[in-house]
Amino acid sequence: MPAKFLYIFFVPLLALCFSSTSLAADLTVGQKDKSFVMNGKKIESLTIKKGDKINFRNEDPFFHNIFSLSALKTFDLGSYPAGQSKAVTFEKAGTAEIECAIHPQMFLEVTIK
Ligand SMILES: [Cu+2]
Repeated sequence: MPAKFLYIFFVPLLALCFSSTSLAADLTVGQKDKSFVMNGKKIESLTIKKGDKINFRNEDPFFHNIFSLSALKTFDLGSYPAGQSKAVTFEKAGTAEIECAIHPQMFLEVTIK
């Protein structure tokens, strides 16, 4: 087998393997009826992978202010209205508790593996 063929065939294949393993998920977690929802269902916990991004989308007709005081990932997305979405990327493994500054009953525990 000529070396040139090996190069043309295997190098792109290798590159494809590496790119697919490092491909992070782009998830959407809604805020609906003062709860966290995913695919239309209320959730209180969620497991994701390192590097995954969560889009926090407000699906209520009022403001939410999603934040986390977790040591793993501290953030404050500010208050934003219906239809708007803000993203957070989780780079490290561990757990993060996510809350809403306007609605203290809202709670989501994210486990990053
Ligand atoms: Cu809220």
